[in-house]
Amino acid sequence: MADLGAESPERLAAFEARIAAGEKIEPGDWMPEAYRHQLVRMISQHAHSEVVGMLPEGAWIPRAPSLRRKLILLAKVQDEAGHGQYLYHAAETLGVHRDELIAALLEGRAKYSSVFNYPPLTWADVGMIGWLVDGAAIKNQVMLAQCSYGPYSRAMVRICAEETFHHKQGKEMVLTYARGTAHQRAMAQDALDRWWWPSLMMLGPHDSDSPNTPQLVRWGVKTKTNDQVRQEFVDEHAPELLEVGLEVPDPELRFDPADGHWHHGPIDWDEFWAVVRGDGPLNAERLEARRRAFEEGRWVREAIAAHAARREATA
Ligand code: BYC
Repeated sequence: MADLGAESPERLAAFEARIAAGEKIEPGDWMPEAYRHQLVRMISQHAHSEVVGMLPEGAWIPRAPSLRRKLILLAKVQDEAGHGQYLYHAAETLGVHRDELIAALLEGRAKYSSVFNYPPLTWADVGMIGWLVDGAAIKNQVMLAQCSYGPYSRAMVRICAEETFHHKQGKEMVLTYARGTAHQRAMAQDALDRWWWPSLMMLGPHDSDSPNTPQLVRWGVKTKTNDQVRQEFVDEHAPELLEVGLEVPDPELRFDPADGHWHHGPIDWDEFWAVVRGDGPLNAERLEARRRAFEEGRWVREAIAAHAARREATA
């Protein structure tokens, strides 16, 4: 990376003034090392989440109940792979190579979203993931589309457009099953019982336990806190789930007309941190699947490199 000069109070002030004025920071611009570090941390975690996030739904592609559902799910899972690509590219604009990031994932040193360590046990889970997990992801990503770093913000605009389709297909599935036979309705309820809390946890710890939020908000990477985004998610999804006759698995969930918000009960943060540490139901299986895919794809990477080298030699 070009040496754009050392950090000084004047440089930092000029940088923060640009952010305050709503300007985007672009790859060649001066930025504090901590800003670059935060972005690499977040964007790589986000990219890994997209790629690992293909696994739960990908497992259901061969078992989709109709050709139409299979086509929709195939398109969705392929979209997630594309999101991983945009995000690895965005991270590379900050001077890291995707090989380093992928090595960190495969060696278990990198984080990815906790929610993908839970098992999708029935076909109804595929709908619930689309409605709730993509629903939570969109709330977070619409916020990140306003992010101060140009490449991340632009990747988010594209990703949000596609995630909106994912959210709609998930909602359409769950509504169909919730209004279907008694068996379908029971499957939808069972899926909700298992995915509600992991979806809330996905949006990160409470603000009081979120060490990164103050700096990210100060530098316009996040424009909302974890709790603000979670509140938006609950306000939209809780009434819609109840409306269709499903029961949200939270005895303390209530609407407060005084503040116009839905309030949820306590989140099991011990469970959340256990999953983040690597002790969730499927952490080991997810990493093993990524390692296997990396090895199985080795010959493709080698063939591409050999082809590129031959073209260069004959150019
Ligand atoms: N899981 O200070 P905090 C998708 C970590 S995929 C694991 O609040 P921050 C989809 C956090 O990294 C899109 N770890 O962090 C794909 C930090 O540790 P480090 C998923 C978590 O960054 C397929 C520590 O806890 N979306 O849509 O301010 C199918 C303290 O947290 C989690 C993204 O990846 C978690 N849930 O805020 C369907 C969004 N939460 O790094 C759908 C991008 C926190 O300091 N990421 N941690 O060691 C973000 O927006 C933010 O990183 C978070 C956390 C809101 C997640």
